[in-house]
Amino acid sequence: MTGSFNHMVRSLSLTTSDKRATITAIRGADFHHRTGLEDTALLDAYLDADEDVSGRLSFAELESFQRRTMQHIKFADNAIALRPDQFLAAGAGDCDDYTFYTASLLRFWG
Ligand SMILES: [Ca+2]
Repeated sequence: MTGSFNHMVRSLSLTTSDKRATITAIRGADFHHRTGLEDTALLDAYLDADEDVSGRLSFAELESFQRRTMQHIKFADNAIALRPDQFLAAGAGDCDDYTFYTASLLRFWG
């Protein structure tokens, strides 16, 4: 017998053996409800931050997320604060954009 089991989220009428799908359904729905954002690339970036797929974000995972962000997104001054999805799509931004992107990550993970 394998160690797989089903995850059930009654409020979303979801039953799956895929833990990431369960996390996506729960966190994605809550994040969309709170922010209005429903961008697939953004949700994937935030889901990938949970490197051990524990369903929680550790400080080490947050640090790793920040390191990857600094490696993949270029610094560029701009006059406005970009929404996290805009920042990710642009691949560039300044301090307030990094801040909103990270604050949004923390909102995603509760
Ligand atoms: Ca984790």
